[in-house]
Amino acid sequence: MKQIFRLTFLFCVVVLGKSYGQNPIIREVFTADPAPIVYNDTVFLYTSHDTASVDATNYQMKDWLVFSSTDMVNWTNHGAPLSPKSFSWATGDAYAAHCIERDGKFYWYVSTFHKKDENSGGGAAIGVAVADSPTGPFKDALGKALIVNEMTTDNEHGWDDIDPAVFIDDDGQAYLYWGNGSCKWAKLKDNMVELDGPIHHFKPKHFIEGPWVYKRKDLYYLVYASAGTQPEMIEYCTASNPEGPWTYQGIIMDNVPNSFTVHPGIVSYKGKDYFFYHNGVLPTGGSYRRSICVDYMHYNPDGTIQKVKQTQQGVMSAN
Ligand code: FUB
Repeated sequence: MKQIFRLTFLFCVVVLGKSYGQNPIIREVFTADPAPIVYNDTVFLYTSHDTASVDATNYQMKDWLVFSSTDMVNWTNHGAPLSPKSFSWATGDAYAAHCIERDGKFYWYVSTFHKKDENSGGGAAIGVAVADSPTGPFKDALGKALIVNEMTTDNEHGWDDIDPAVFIDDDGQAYLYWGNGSCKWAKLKDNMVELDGPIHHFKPKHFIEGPWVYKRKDLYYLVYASAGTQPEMIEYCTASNPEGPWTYQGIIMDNVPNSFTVHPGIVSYKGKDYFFYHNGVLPTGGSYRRSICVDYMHYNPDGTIQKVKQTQQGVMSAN
Protein backbone atom coordinates (compact mmCIF):
# COMPACT_ATOMS: atom_id res chain seq x y z
CA MET A 1 0.00 0.00 0.00
CA LYS A 2 2.79 2.37 1.02
CA GLN A 3 4.58 1.50 -2.24
CA ILE A 4 1.51 2.40 -4.32
CA PHE A 5 1.20 5.74 -2.53
CA ARG A 6 4.90 6.49 -3.12
CA LEU A 7 4.63 5.63 -6.83
CA THR A 8 1.48 7.76 -7.26
CA PHE A 9 3.19 10.65 -5.51
CA LEU A 10 6.31 10.30 -7.71
CA PHE A 11 4.10 10.13 -10.81
CA CYS A 12 2.42 13.40 -9.87
CA VAL A 13 5.67 15.16 -9.08
CA VAL A 14 7.89 13.80 -11.86
CA VAL A 15 5.54 12.94 -14.75
CA LEU A 16 2.86 15.57 -14.34
CA GLY A 17 5.40 18.06 -13.05
CA LYS A 18 2.99 19.06 -10.28
CA SER A 19 4.17 19.81 -6.80
CA TYR A 20 2.28 19.52 -3.54
CA GLY A 21 2.06 22.32 -1.07
CA GLN A 22 2.58 21.44 2.53
CA ASN A 23 0.27 21.90 5.49
CA PRO A 24 0.26 24.33 7.24
CA ILE A 25 0.44 26.58 4.17
CA ILE A 26 1.60 29.67 6.10
CA ARG A 27 4.68 28.94 8.17
CA GLU A 28 6.41 32.29 8.83
CA VAL A 29 3.73 33.56 11.23
CA PHE A 30 0.90 31.98 13.20
CA THR A 31 -2.42 32.39 11.38
CA ALA A 32 -6.01 31.36 12.11
CA ASP A 33 -9.62 31.81 10.96
CA PRO A 34 -9.10 31.50 7.18
CA ALA A 35 -11.37 33.50 4.86
CA PRO A 36 -10.51 32.88 1.19
CA ILE A 37 -12.03 34.66 -1.82
CA VAL A 38 -11.26 34.43 -5.53
CA TYR A 39 -10.73 37.72 -7.35
CA ASN A 40 -9.10 38.22 -10.76
CA ASP A 41 -8.06 34.55 -10.96
CA THR A 42 -6.20 34.87 -7.67
CA VAL A 43 -7.07 33.43 -4.27
CA PHE A 44 -6.88 36.08 -1.55
CA LEU A 45 -6.70 34.59 1.92
CA TYR A 46 -7.68 36.86 4.84
CA THR A 47 -6.54 35.58 8.22
CA SER A 48 -6.34 36.25 11.91
CA HIS A 49 -2.84 36.54 13.37
CA ASP A 50 -1.87 34.75 16.59
CA THR A 51 0.92 36.52 18.46
CA ALA A 52 0.53 34.98 21.94
CA SER A 53 3.69 33.73 23.68
CA VAL A 54 4.33 29.98 23.92
CA ASP A 55 3.05 29.73 27.48
CA ALA A 56 0.04 32.08 27.01
CA THR A 57 -3.37 30.90 28.17
CA ASN A 58 -5.41 33.23 26.01
CA TYR A 59 -5.38 34.88 22.60
CA GLN A 60 -3.18 37.74 21.61
CA MET A 61 -4.24 38.83 18.14
CA LYS A 62 -3.05 42.25 17.08
CA ASP A 63 -4.04 42.57 13.42
CA TRP A 64 -5.45 40.86 10.32
CA LEU A 65 -3.26 39.56 7.50
CA VAL A 66 -3.69 38.98 3.75
CA PHE A 67 -2.00 36.35 1.57
CA SER A 68 -2.54 35.49 -2.09
CA SER A 69 -1.84 32.62 -4.43
CA THR A 70 -2.40 31.72 -8.07
CA ASP A 71 -1.54 28.03 -7.65
CA MET A 72 -2.72 27.15 -4.10
CA VAL A 73 0.85 26.13 -3.22
CA ASN A 74 2.91 29.33 -3.20
CA TRP A 75 1.50 32.08 -0.97
CA THR A 76 2.53 35.74 -1.04
CA ASN A 77 2.34 37.61 2.25
CA HIS A 78 0.76 41.07 1.83
CA GLY A 79 1.25 42.03 5.46
CA ALA A 80 -1.30 43.45 7.89
CA PRO A 81 -3.47 46.08 6.20
CA LEU A 82 -5.95 46.24 9.11
CA SER A 83 -5.93 46.14 12.89
CA PRO A 84 -8.32 47.11 15.71
CA LYS A 85 -6.35 50.40 15.78
CA SER A 86 -7.92 51.18 12.37
CA PHE A 87 -11.28 51.54 14.19
CA SER A 88 -11.45 54.46 16.65
CA TRP A 89 -14.16 52.65 18.67
CA ALA A 90 -12.28 49.32 18.98
CA THR A 91 -9.98 47.87 21.57
CA GLY A 92 -8.45 44.46 22.17
CA ASP A 93 -7.98 41.44 19.96
CA ALA A 94 -8.50 41.01 16.23
CA TYR A 95 -10.78 37.94 16.06
CA ALA A 96 -12.08 36.23 12.93
CA ALA A 97 -12.89 38.33 9.86
CA HIS A 98 -14.21 37.95 6.32
CA CYS A 99 -13.59 40.09 3.24
CA ILE A 100 -15.85 40.17 0.18
CA GLU A 101 -15.84 42.09 -3.09
CA ARG A 102 -18.80 44.05 -4.41
CA ASP A 103 -18.75 46.40 -7.42
CA GLY A 104 -14.96 46.72 -7.27
CA LYS A 105 -14.82 47.54 -3.57
CA PHE A 106 -13.59 45.19 -0.85
CA TYR A 107 -15.53 45.05 2.42
CA TRP A 108 -13.66 43.45 5.30
CA TYR A 109 -15.97 42.51 8.18
CA VAL A 110 -14.03 42.00 11.40
CA SER A 111 -14.76 40.87 14.92
CA THR A 112 -13.03 42.77 17.67
CA PHE A 113 -14.02 44.43 20.95
CA HIS A 114 -15.75 47.74 21.68
CA LYS A 115 -14.52 50.45 24.01
CA LYS A 116 -16.97 51.41 26.72
CA ASP A 117 -18.57 54.58 25.37
CA GLU A 118 -21.97 56.07 24.49
CA ASN A 119 -22.52 53.42 21.76
CA SER A 120 -21.71 50.29 23.76
CA GLY A 121 -20.91 49.04 27.21
CA GLY A 122 -18.10 46.93 25.72
CA GLY A 123 -17.97 43.32 24.57
CA ALA A 124 -17.40 41.86 21.13
CA ALA A 125 -18.45 43.94 18.14
CA ILE A 126 -18.32 43.74 14.37
CA GLY A 127 -16.89 46.48 12.20
CA VAL A 128 -16.46 46.88 8.46
CA ALA A 129 -13.52 48.36 6.58
CA VAL A 130 -13.46 49.20 2.88
CA ALA A 131 -10.76 49.37 0.20
CA ASP A 132 -10.41 49.69 -3.57
CA SER A 133 -8.01 46.75 -3.76
CA PRO A 134 -8.04 43.30 -2.09
CA THR A 135 -4.84 44.15 -0.23
CA GLY A 136 -5.88 47.61 0.90
CA PRO A 137 -5.33 50.22 2.10
CA PHE A 138 -8.47 49.64 4.19
CA LYS A 139 -10.28 52.24 6.27
CA ASP A 140 -13.21 52.06 8.67
CA ALA A 141 -16.26 52.31 6.37
CA LEU A 142 -18.63 53.60 9.05
CA GLY A 143 -16.73 55.33 11.83
CA LYS A 144 -18.71 53.14 14.24
CA ALA A 145 -19.38 49.45 14.75
CA LEU A 146 -21.90 47.69 12.53
CA ILE A 147 -22.92 45.32 15.34
CA VAL A 148 -22.49 45.99 19.07
CA ASN A 149 -23.13 43.59 21.93
CA GLU A 150 -26.36 45.36 22.92
CA MET A 151 -27.97 44.60 19.54
CA THR A 152 -28.26 40.87 20.31
CA THR A 153 -29.63 39.63 23.61
CA ASP A 154 -30.21 35.91 23.04
CA ASN A 155 -26.90 35.06 24.72
CA GLU A 156 -25.70 36.56 27.96
CA HIS A 157 -21.98 36.38 27.30
CA GLY A 158 -20.33 39.49 25.92
CA TRP A 159 -18.43 37.77 23.09
CA ASP A 160 -21.38 36.31 21.18
CA ASP A 161 -21.09 38.87 18.36
CA ILE A 162 -17.97 37.49 16.66
CA ASP A 163 -17.04 35.70 13.45
CA PRO A 164 -18.77 37.63 10.66
CA ALA A 165 -19.32 35.93 7.30
CA VAL A 166 -20.96 37.63 4.33
CA PHE A 167 -22.77 35.97 1.47
CA ILE A 168 -24.16 37.72 -1.65
CA ASP A 169 -26.94 35.79 -3.35
CA ASP A 170 -27.47 35.59 -7.13
CA ASP A 171 -30.16 38.30 -6.92
CA GLY A 172 -27.66 40.69 -5.29
CA GLN A 173 -29.08 40.47 -1.76
CA ALA A 174 -26.24 40.39 0.77
CA TYR A 175 -26.49 38.63 4.13
CA LEU A 176 -24.33 38.94 7.23
CA TYR A 177 -24.05 35.82 9.44
CA TRP A 178 -22.12 35.75 12.70
CA GLY A 179 -22.16 34.52 16.26
CA ASN A 180 -20.85 32.49 19.14
CA GLY A 181 -23.38 30.30 20.95
CA SER A 182 -26.06 31.00 18.34
CA CYS A 183 -25.98 31.85 14.66
CA LYS A 184 -27.27 35.34 13.99
CA TRP A 185 -28.04 36.82 10.59
CA ALA A 186 -29.38 39.97 8.98
CA LYS A 187 -29.78 41.33 5.48
CA LEU A 188 -27.33 44.00 4.37
CA LYS A 189 -28.26 46.98 2.21
CA ASP A 190 -26.59 47.23 -1.21
CA ASN A 191 -24.09 49.67 0.31
CA MET A 192 -22.80 46.71 2.41
CA VAL A 193 -22.39 48.83 5.53
CA GLU A 194 -25.94 49.01 6.90
CA LEU A 195 -28.32 46.31 8.08
CA ASP A 196 -31.51 46.01 6.07
CA GLY A 197 -34.03 44.70 8.56
CA PRO A 198 -34.03 42.85 11.87
CA ILE A 199 -31.40 40.55 13.35
CA HIS A 200 -32.50 36.90 13.53
CA HIS A 201 -30.92 34.12 15.55
CA PHE A 202 -31.14 30.34 15.60
CA LYS A 203 -29.08 27.42 16.81
CA PRO A 204 -27.98 24.87 14.22
CA LYS A 205 -27.19 21.49 15.80
CA HIS A 206 -23.95 21.70 17.84
CA PHE A 207 -23.30 25.27 16.61
CA ILE A 208 -20.55 27.13 18.46
CA GLU A 209 -19.10 29.78 16.13
CA GLY A 210 -17.44 30.52 12.79
CA PRO A 211 -20.34 30.39 10.29
CA TRP A 212 -19.46 30.25 6.57
CA VAL A 213 -22.30 30.50 4.03
CA TYR A 214 -22.19 29.85 0.28
CA LYS A 215 -24.27 28.52 -2.59
CA ARG A 216 -23.45 25.61 -4.89
CA LYS A 217 -25.83 24.69 -7.68
CA ASP A 218 -29.28 25.26 -6.09
CA LEU A 219 -28.25 24.51 -2.53
CA TYR A 220 -27.18 26.92 0.23
CA TYR A 221 -24.59 25.69 2.75
CA LEU A 222 -24.05 26.85 6.32
CA VAL A 223 -20.76 25.44 7.60
CA TYR A 224 -19.64 26.13 11.18
CA ALA A 225 -17.41 25.21 14.11
CA SER A 226 -19.27 22.87 16.43
CA ALA A 227 -18.90 21.24 19.79
CA GLY A 228 -20.59 17.86 19.64
CA THR A 229 -17.47 16.74 21.42
CA GLN A 230 -14.57 18.89 22.58
CA PRO A 231 -12.48 20.33 21.00
CA GLU A 232 -14.31 21.89 18.05
CA MET A 233 -15.18 20.11 14.81
CA ILE A 234 -16.78 21.37 11.59
CA GLU A 235 -20.42 20.51 10.86
CA TYR A 236 -22.93 21.84 8.33
CA CYS A 237 -26.53 22.38 7.29
CA THR A 238 -28.13 22.96 3.89
CA ALA A 239 -31.19 24.93 2.80
CA SER A 240 -33.01 25.99 -0.34
CA ASN A 241 -33.00 29.61 0.87
CA PRO A 242 -30.27 31.68 2.59
CA GLU A 243 -32.83 32.60 5.25
CA GLY A 244 -33.38 28.92 6.08
CA PRO A 245 -34.89 26.73 7.33
CA TRP A 246 -31.60 24.84 7.59
CA THR A 247 -31.38 21.05 7.61
CA TYR A 248 -28.56 19.51 9.59
CA GLN A 249 -26.29 17.33 7.41
CA GLY A 250 -23.44 16.15 9.63
CA ILE A 251 -19.72 16.46 10.29
CA ILE A 252 -17.31 17.70 7.61
CA MET A 253 -14.13 17.65 9.65
CA ASP A 254 -13.12 16.05 12.93
CA ASN A 255 -11.20 18.07 15.47
CA VAL A 256 -7.71 19.17 14.54
CA PRO A 257 -4.37 18.43 16.22
CA ASN A 258 -3.18 20.73 18.98
CA SER A 259 -5.88 23.41 18.72
CA PHE A 260 -9.09 23.70 20.70
CA THR A 261 -10.75 25.71 17.91
CA VAL A 262 -11.15 25.12 14.21
CA HIS A 263 -12.67 27.51 11.69
CA PRO A 264 -13.90 26.88 8.11
CA GLY A 265 -13.21 28.78 4.87
CA ILE A 266 -14.33 27.37 1.52
CA VAL A 267 -13.53 28.31 -2.05
CA SER A 268 -13.74 26.85 -5.57
CA TYR A 269 -10.74 27.65 -7.74
CA LYS A 270 -9.68 26.45 -11.18
CA GLY A 271 -12.20 23.61 -11.09
CA LYS A 272 -11.45 22.26 -7.62
CA ASP A 273 -13.04 22.76 -4.20
CA TYR A 274 -10.84 23.70 -1.27
CA PHE A 275 -11.41 23.59 2.48
CA PHE A 276 -9.30 25.91 4.64
CA TYR A 277 -8.99 25.39 8.40
CA HIS A 278 -6.43 25.88 11.15
CA ASN A 279 -4.59 23.62 13.59
CA GLY A 280 -1.72 23.96 16.05
CA VAL A 281 0.95 21.72 14.52
CA LEU A 282 3.79 24.11 13.75
CA PRO A 283 6.70 23.87 16.22
CA THR A 284 5.72 25.81 19.39
CA GLY A 285 2.16 25.96 18.04
CA GLY A 286 -1.02 25.44 20.04
CA SER A 287 -4.52 26.77 20.62
CA TYR A 288 -3.25 30.35 20.74
CA ARG A 289 -0.54 29.87 18.09
CA ARG A 290 -2.49 28.36 15.20
CA SER A 291 -1.68 27.75 11.55
CA ILE A 292 -3.83 27.64 8.42
CA CYS A 293 -4.03 24.52 6.26
CA VAL A 294 -5.88 23.65 3.07
CA ASP A 295 -7.17 20.32 1.76
CA TYR A 296 -9.47 19.19 -1.03
CA MET A 297 -13.19 19.07 -0.55
CA HIS A 298 -15.48 16.65 -2.40
CA TYR A 299 -19.26 16.60 -2.92
CA ASN A 300 -21.54 13.61 -3.36
CA PRO A 301 -23.96 13.65 -6.34
CA ASP A 302 -26.80 14.77 -4.02
CA GLY A 303 -24.77 17.82 -2.89
CA THR A 304 -23.79 16.50 0.52
CA ILE A 305 -20.17 17.06 1.52
CA GLN A 306 -17.72 14.20 2.05
CA LYS A 307 -15.62 14.32 5.19
CA VAL A 308 -12.45 16.32 4.56
CA LYS A 309 -9.20 14.43 5.02
CA GLN A 310 -6.62 16.46 6.93
CA THR A 311 -3.29 15.86 5.21
CA GLN A 312 0.29 16.89 5.70
CA GLN A 313 1.05 17.13 1.97
CA GLY A 314 -1.84 19.55 1.38
CA VAL A 315 -3.01 20.20 -2.18
CA MET A 316 -1.24 20.06 -5.53
CA SER A 317 -0.40 23.06 -7.64
CA ALA A 318 -3.57 24.27 -9.35
CA ASN A 319 -1.62 25.23 -12.50
O1 FUB B 1 -9.53 33.44 16.55
C1 FUB B 1 -10.32 33.82 17.64
C2 FUB B 1 -11.55 32.99 17.69
O2 FUB B 1 -11.20 31.61 17.76
C3 FUB B 1 -12.39 33.08 16.44
O3 FUB B 1 -13.11 34.27 16.38
C4 FUB B 1 -13.16 31.82 16.55
O4 FUB B 1 -13.82 31.43 15.37
C5 FUB B 1 -12.08 30.84 16.95
O5 FUB B 1 -11.37 30.37 15.84
